[in-house]
This record gives sequence, structure tokens and C-alpha cells, in this order.
Amino acid sequence: MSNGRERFATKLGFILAAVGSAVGLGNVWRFSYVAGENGGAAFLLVYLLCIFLIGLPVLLAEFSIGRRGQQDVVGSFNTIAPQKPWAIGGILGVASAFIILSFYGVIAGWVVYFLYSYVTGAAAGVETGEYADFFGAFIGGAAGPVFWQVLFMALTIAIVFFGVKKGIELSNKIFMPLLAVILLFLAGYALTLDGAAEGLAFLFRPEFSAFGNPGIYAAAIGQAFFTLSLGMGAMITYASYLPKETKLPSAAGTVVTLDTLFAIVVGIMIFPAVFTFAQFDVGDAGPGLVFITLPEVFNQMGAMGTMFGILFFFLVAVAALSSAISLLEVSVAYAMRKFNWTRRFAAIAVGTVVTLFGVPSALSQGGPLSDFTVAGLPFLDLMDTITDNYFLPLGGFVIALFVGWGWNKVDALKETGLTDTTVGTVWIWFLRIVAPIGILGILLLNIFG
Ligand code: ILE
Repeated sequence: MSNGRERFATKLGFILAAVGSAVGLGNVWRFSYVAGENGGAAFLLVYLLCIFLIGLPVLLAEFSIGRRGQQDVVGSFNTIAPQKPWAIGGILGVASAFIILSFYGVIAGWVVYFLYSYVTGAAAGVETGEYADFFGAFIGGAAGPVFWQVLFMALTIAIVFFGVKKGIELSNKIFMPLLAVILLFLAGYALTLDGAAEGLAFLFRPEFSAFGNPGIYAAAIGQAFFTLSLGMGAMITYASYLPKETKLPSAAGTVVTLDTLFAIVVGIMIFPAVFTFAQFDVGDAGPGLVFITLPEVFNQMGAMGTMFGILFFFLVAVAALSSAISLLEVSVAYAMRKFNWTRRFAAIAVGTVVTLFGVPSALSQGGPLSDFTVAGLPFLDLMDTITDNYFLPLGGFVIALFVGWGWNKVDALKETGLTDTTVGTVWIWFLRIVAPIGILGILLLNIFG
């Protein structure tokens, strides 16, 4: 079936692109500090439950909606269920992708700046114990953070500009294997460090008292949505470039497995290193874990540290880029249909607007806009909280209910090739009951907790 819509050339190309979307800052920067703050192993366990009980069914639901709808995220809902309020799920998706990309580009810009600083030797020249100042001075500036954000966004726009096959698919085919190789190398090295046993125990041996803290459940589900790119329209949009033959359940399983493995291997790399070299408690590191604690670790490694710094930040930059393109594609696909724009014009126009909207975030972390806060949150944190705590779970909630109850069950199962199978029945009931109740609980916790 060809309706003139762009297509991925191969199933592998689609899977790599979806993995590219999933694997990003969420798996490295966010996963490591959120796991660190929430007790390590206890968090990991709850997170894995959220991934498989809620994330996987919702991901498969997103794939089905996109492939059936054959349109951007709003259009896909409208095609399957015309004149129904379900399209709100699509609107939430476009809004989330747009807002997240605005600050995602800022943090990715920090990563590219660190990569640059390791390449030039500037980062290696920082004295022990001074990386907090080094990082603080950079993000507290004005021109610096904006410059690196704009540079990163320009790369993102360039890839989306070239379209599904020549931009998104091709870049991910190069990026994903590269990521795997670098990550395995870094993790292998981390396992040889003195603190390896302690680091692994932190990641894999839960302290049971940690389960009593309600915060870890909200953190785990927020992380599950973020890391699988759920509720932000990205997976729906990518699946809309698939032909009818592609088997969706195996694709969803592969994406979830690879994304989860990636996060765990990142943990295997980071925690041994942190327990070997860092002089402070990993639970207190917060979002600075990757930008302050790890550079301190590289610093202790002497000459090898520079090489690790370069490899590590290159890895994170590439992972961030393959995610950012999926976020931009959501709004670009929407604008192309809605305003009848060409891809090239939409990529540049939408990309520019997202970048401009990200500037206040870039200036909010100690820079000129840090005093401008809403509910005590600087602009970047505000955007992050609105999307993570409310928009993503809400979007996931609508998607689960739509495929579980709104969309005709026979059609939904047919779309996934799961008609008359146990897996299909289990999937539908997870979408009907388990996912909505889980998500609702967390939403209420976020609102009233
Ligand atoms: N899933 C990716 C990540 O984990 C992005 C999230 C797309 C916004 O970083």
C-alpha cells in the first residue's frame, strides 16, 4: 500500500529509528541521576515493572495507532476515530514533543559543549574538585548555552530536512551500532575498577526500605514514559511510515528490550566509576551526575580520562541527536499536513520556533533568567515538570483508553496481527485496566502528593 507517504526502506531501519528515539539523554543523563536519587536497585526494580506492565503495552498501542492512521499524530487519531474527542491524545503528543524538544536541545547542547571541551583539552585541565564550578560557570552564562543549543538544534533540523529515508533512517543506521560499541567498551572498562562490586550492588541489590518511599513509583513511571518516548507522538509518527506487512509486536518488544538494556549497561558503566572515584554520595548528585561527578571521575583517571571523556560525551551527543530528530519529526509531520507545507520548509520553520522557545530554558540555569520562576521552578525545570509529571502520563492514559476501549477491539487486534491470540487478549486487558489505573494513580500522586 502506498499513499504517497514517506516510508522507511526496511523494517530494521524502522526498528533502529525507534530505538534511536528511545535511547537518549533519558537513558544516560536522566536514568543515572534518577536511579541514584531513588535508591538504585529498588528504583530499577519498580522501573522494570513499569516498563513491561505499562510501557510495552502503550508502545504497541502507539505503533498500532500510527501504522493504521498513516498520518501525523493528530491526523492518525482523527482517521481512526473521526469526530471523536480522542484526538486530544494527539494534541497532547504534539505539545509534549514540542516542549520537551525545547529543553532537550539545551541539555544536549551542554553535552556537545563538554565533548568540545574534552577535545580541546579544556575539560581535562580543570583541577580536581572544580568541575562543579566549571559546569556552573558554563550553564550560568548566556551566549554559551544558547550557542551550543542552537548548534545542536541545527544538526537536528538538518537531519529531519532530508526526510524519513535519507535523514532519519540513514542516520540511525550509523548511530545505533556506534552507540552499542562505545557503550560496551566503556562498561567493560568500568567493571575492572576497584569500586565495581559496590557500584553493581547499588544497582542490583535493593534496600527494602526504599520501596516504602512513594516518590520512587512516580519517578519510575515518569522515567518509563520518557525513556520509551511515549505520550509524545514520536512512536506514532514513526509507525505511520510503516507498510502494512511489518509485525508490530516483535518490533515493540525489540525496542523495549534494547532501550532497557541500554539503560542498565549505562548503570553498569556509571555506578562502578562513581563508587570508585567520587568522594560524595551518589544520591546527592542530582542532574549534575553526568556533568560534574563523571568528569571528576575521568579526571582521576589521568590521561585515559580524556579519551573516556571524549568517547562518553560523543556517545551521549549521538544518542541525544537520534532522539531529538524523532521529537522534531512529530511537529514537522503535523505542520506538513495541517498547513500543507513542504518537509523542508516545515523542518526549518518548526525547528526555528522550537529552538527560540528553548532559549528561556537555556538562560534559566544560573543565567540571566534564573530569577524568573513559576511555582519555584526555573523555566527549564518548569517545562520538564509540566511534560513529565502531567502531559506524558495523561497522553499515555488517553492512548491506553483509546486502544483498550475506544477503538473497536477487533480492529485493534487485527492491526497488530494478534487476533485470537492470548498475547492479544492480555495486551487489550493491560490497556483497559492495568495501564490506566497505574497511570491514574501516579497522576493523582503528582497532582496532590
Ligand atoms: N526517549 C528519549 C530519551 O530517553 C527522548 C525523550 C525522546 C524525550 O532521551
